[in-house]
Amino acid sequence: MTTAAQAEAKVFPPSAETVARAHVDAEKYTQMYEASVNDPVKFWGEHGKRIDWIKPYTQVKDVNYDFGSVKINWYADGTLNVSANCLDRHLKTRGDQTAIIWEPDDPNDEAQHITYAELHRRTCRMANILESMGVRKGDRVVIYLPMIPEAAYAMLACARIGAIHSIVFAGFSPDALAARVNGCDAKVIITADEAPRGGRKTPLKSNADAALLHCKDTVKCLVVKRTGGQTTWIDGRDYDYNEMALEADDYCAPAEMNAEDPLFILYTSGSTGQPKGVVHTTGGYLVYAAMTHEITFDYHDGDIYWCTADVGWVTGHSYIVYGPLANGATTLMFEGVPTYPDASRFWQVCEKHKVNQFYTAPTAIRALMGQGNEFVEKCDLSSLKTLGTVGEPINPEAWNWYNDVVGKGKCPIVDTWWQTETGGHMMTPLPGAHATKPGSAMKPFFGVQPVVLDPQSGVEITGNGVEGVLCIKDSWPGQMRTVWGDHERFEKTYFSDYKGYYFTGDGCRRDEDGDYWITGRVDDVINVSGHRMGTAEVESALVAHAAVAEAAVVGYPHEIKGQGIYCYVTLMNDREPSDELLKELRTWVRTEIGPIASPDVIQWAPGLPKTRSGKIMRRILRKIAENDFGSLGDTSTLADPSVVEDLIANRANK
Ligand code: 6R9
Repeated sequence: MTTAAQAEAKVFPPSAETVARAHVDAEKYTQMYEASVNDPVKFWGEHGKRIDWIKPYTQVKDVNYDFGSVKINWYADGTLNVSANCLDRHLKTRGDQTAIIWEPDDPNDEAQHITYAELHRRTCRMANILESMGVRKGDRVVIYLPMIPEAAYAMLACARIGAIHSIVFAGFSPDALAARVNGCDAKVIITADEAPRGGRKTPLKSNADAALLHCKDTVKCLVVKRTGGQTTWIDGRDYDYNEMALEADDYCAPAEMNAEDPLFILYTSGSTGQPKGVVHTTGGYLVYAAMTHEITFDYHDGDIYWCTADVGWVTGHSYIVYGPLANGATTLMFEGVPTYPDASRFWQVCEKHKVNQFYTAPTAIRALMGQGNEFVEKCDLSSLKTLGTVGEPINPEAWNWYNDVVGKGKCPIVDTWWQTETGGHMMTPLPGAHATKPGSAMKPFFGVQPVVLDPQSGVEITGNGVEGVLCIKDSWPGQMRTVWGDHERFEKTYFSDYKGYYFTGDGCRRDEDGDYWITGRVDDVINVSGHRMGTAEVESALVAHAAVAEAAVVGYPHEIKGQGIYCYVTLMNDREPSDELLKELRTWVRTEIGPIASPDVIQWAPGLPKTRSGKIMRRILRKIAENDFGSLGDTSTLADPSVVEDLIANRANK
C-alpha cells in the first residue's frame, strides 16, 4: 500500500511526445492564463469567435457579483444557434464524418456510427416533431431518456427551435421526475419505452406515466421506441416518435437566439431544500464547453473521444454533446455500465473504437481496480492519449492504477474539478502544460481565478501551503446565470456567504507549489459515486414515511462510492425497529428519489443530538458514522448529551 503522503509526493511530468502534440504547452498556458485574467474582455472577446454567430457581439462581459444585484452576462448583444454550431457549420467539411458512435448496452448488438449529415437530419426531424406538438421558443421540454442517440437529437432539437431542455437522469423515480416537470412547467416529456442498462431494463414510459399523474393534464409525452416493451398508451397525450420521424421533414431552420437566452435547466442538489434548477444560457456556455473540451483533453481533429457519463448529468451535457459537437469531434455515447457483461467492458469499447481520449469517474476506476488487472490487460489500449476523471476527489491509489494499468504511464491524467453550476472545467492540469500529481486538480483553466478563504472570517488566504473554502473571483463565460424561477435563491446560495465571490461549496488546499487539491464539500451535500445529493432530500424522503418521526442523513467514507449514505432514523412512538422496516425504508427512499439515493446504512436513533435551540448537530453524527469517536468535540451544548452515548453504543454495523 502506498500512503497518501507518499503518493502525493510524486509528480508526473508529461512526455516529450505529449508536449509536442499539445495545443497548449507550459509557456503558452502561462501566457494565455495571464492574458485571460489581466484583460478578460479582450481574451474572451477573441475566444468567443471559436463559434459562429448570427449577429456578432460587441459587448463581451457584463458582470456584477454584489449580493442583492447579482447579474452575469456574456456576449449579451450577440445572437446564435447552438444546434447550428454543433451541426450545420460542419456539414460542408464533415458531413460524412462520424459525429456520434453509439455503443449499446449489449455488446452483441451492433454499434451505430452517425455522421454529421445524419445527425443534422435526425435533429431537424425531432425539432419539427416538437414544433408540431406545439413547442415554441422559450418552452420547457423534459428529456427522460436512456443513453441512446435520440437523447442527443432531443437536446439539439430543443436548441434548434429555442426550447429549453431539462434532462432528468433515467435513474430518477416518477416522483423526482414529476417534481422536475412541474418545477419548470414543461410542455412535453420525451421518454422511451424502456432503458436497458447492465442487462436490466428500467421501465421509463411506465415511470413517466406515473409521474404524469402528478402533472398538469396538458403535458404531452413523446415516446421513443428502444426495446419495444411498451405498456400503456393514452391517445391524445402520448406521441409515437418513431412513427412521426418517418413523416417529419429533414430540415428545420435554426432559431436566432440571444446569447443570454436559456439553453437548458439542470436540476442539482444543494445543501438545503429540494434540488434547484441550474440555468445555463446559449453563447457563453457553448464557448466555454467547446474551448475546455478541446484544450483539457487535447482533442485533435480525427480523434475518437469518449466520456462515460450519462447525459442526465452536466458532464454529459458539456462533454458528450455540446463541447465535442461544437468542435466537430467524434464523440462516443455508451448505453451500458462498466461491469456488464464483465469488468472489461470499458476497455473492450476503447479497443473496438480506438478511443483516444477517455473520461470517467473515480468511482468507476475504483470498482474496476478491485476486479483485477487482467480485465484491462487483455485489451489493446494503445490508442489512448489522454485520460480524464471527474465528479469527486480521486484517491492516489486509484489514480496510480489508472495511470499505470490503463494509461501504461504514457497518458496524462486530467483530474477535472468543476460543477453543474460552472458549465465546464474550472481546474485541471492540461496534458502538455502541467506535470500531474495524483489527486490534484492542479491549475485553474483560463479566466478562472480561484481563491482560498478563511471559512469563518471570509478573508482571502494568500500564499502557498494553505487550506480553506474555495471561492472564485470574477466570472467566466460558462457560469450558471440563475436558479430557474428563483434568482433570490441563486444569490443566497452562491453570493451571500462570502461577499463579492462565487462560493463553490468545496474546501480546498493550495500546496507549497501553488497547486490546488479539492478536499470535498463543506456543506451538507454528499457525493455518492460521483452523484451529487443533498442530505436534506434524503431526510425529507425518510420523514415522508408514516413510521418515521425524524431523520438525519450524513455521508461517510465508502471504499467504492467515495461516500455512502448514512441515515439516523427516529421512529414514531408506536413503531418498533425491525429488519422488515429497515428494508421497507430503503425501498421507500429508492421510490421517492431513485436507486442512486438508496441508504447504505440505517441506524435506529431513539434521539438525535440537538442543541438547546433544536438544531441537529451533524458534526457529531458525521463523526459517529465515520467510526471516529475520539474527536466528537464539545458535546456540552447538547440538550441531552446522553443520546450521543446511545448512538455510539448502537452504531450500525456496516
Ligand atoms: C462535474 C460535476 C460537483 C461537485 C463539486 C465537488 C465534486 C467534481 C471533482 C470534484 C474533486 C474533482 N467534484 N469534480 N471533487 N475533484 N475532479 O461533477 O458536477 O455533479 O455538480 O458535482 O463534485 O465537490 O462541488 P456536480
